Order: sequence, then C-alpha cells, then structure tokens
Amino acid sequence: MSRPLVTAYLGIGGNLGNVRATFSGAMSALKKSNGISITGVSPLYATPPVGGPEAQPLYLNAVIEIDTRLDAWELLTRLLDIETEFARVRTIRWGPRTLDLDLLLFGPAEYIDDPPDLIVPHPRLVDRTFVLEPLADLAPSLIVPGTGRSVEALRDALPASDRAGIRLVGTTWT
Ligand code: A4P
Ligand code: MG
Repeated sequence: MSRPLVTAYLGIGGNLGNVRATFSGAMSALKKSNGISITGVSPLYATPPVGGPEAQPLYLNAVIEIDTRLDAWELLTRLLDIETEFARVRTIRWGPRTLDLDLLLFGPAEYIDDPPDLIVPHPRLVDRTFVLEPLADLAPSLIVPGTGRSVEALRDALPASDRAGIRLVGTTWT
C-alpha cells in the first residue's frame, strides 16, 4: 500500500560562496528526488545572521513547499545528503555555511523522534523572522503544530526590529 501524501515545508539558507547558484543546485536535486514534488517556492530574502560569530555575511533565505510520500526520517536524510553534496562543512554551530536545509514542518502533527536528531516543527522556527516571513508568503493561515497559532500570527508577534532587518531580494530565484 502506498504511503499517504504529506505536505511539508523546508527552510533553505546560506551565506558562503555563490549562494544563488547553490540554491538552484539544491532545488534541482530536490526536483530529481524520488517521492518529492515541489508545490511552492517563497520569495528570496536577504537576512542578518542570527547567532554564530560576529561579522558573518548576510544570509539568503527562502522556504520551499513540497508534497512527499517519504517519511520524516527519509526526508531529513535526503536533505542532509543534499547539504553534503553542496559541500556544507559543519564547523561552528550557527556559523557561516554554503547550504542549510531544515525540515520546518511535516504535515499537521508534532513529530519528535529521537531528539535532537529529528524534531518537527523545527525547534527554533517560531523565533525566526528569516523562516516565518517566507513561510507566511506561502502558508499564512497554517497552524503551527504545538503552538495553536498561525504562521502569520507568529510572524506578527516577532519584534518589529527583526522584520525591519530583512530585505526582499526577488520573487523568482529558482
Ligand atoms: N535536526 C533535528 N531536527 C531537525 C529538523 N527539523 N531539520 C538535526 C533539520 N535538522 C534537524 O543541524 C544539526 C542536526 O539537527 C542535524 O544533523 C539533524 O539531525 P545542522 O544543520 O547540522 O546544524 P546547524 O544548522 O548548524 O544548527 P542548527 O541548530 O540546526 O541551526 P539552525 O537552527 O538550522 O540555524 N541566520 C540567518 N539569517 N539565516 C539562517 O538561515 N541559520 C542558522 C542555523 C543560524 N542563523 C541564521 C540561519
Ligand atoms: Mg540546520
């Protein structure tokens, strides 16, 4: 019997190297992945780095909506493989990186399995303008499991200074 189709949201970020070229390579890799269909892509934003060392370059961030028949572990493994393919080297936590692909949401439920290796919704999703702003472009009314609040309400609750710091780069980038 085939698996149910689940809608999931992926965060994509990077601030090292030719980030736009890396993003388009990562999108091609996602499109080619068995069991994943891309159903929506947010605009691209330039965002000030959150955490990590001083004087990092700005990040580019966006959110990708997919339909998938993979389970959450298979999907996360696929994302980590794509990060590796694009030469992500894990050194400093929250440090600069060529590519970060996070599993933000996986269907309507909380999915916490074997923490810290797989936690969905992504544990820092609700604090981050660089995630909530592009996610609100795709799914403003979606209720984030475990919060009882919509993406738009969570975004609007963030400090105005956080939102003022991010800049729309373009609506088509793939
Ligand atoms: N992991 C568990 N749950 C998940 C999930 N839902 N999605 C585990 C992705 N990974 C998940 O992640 C460490 C481990 O988390 C993975 O091996 C996986 O098993 P990582 O990507 O190796 O480490 P990281 O990204 O350095 O740390 P972390 O804590 O995931 O950082 P975040 O929260 O991803 O933040 N500022 C701006 N402006 N834009 C950014 O994109 N990104 C970060 C990274 C920091 N500051 C940023 C940005
Ligand atoms: Mg990450």
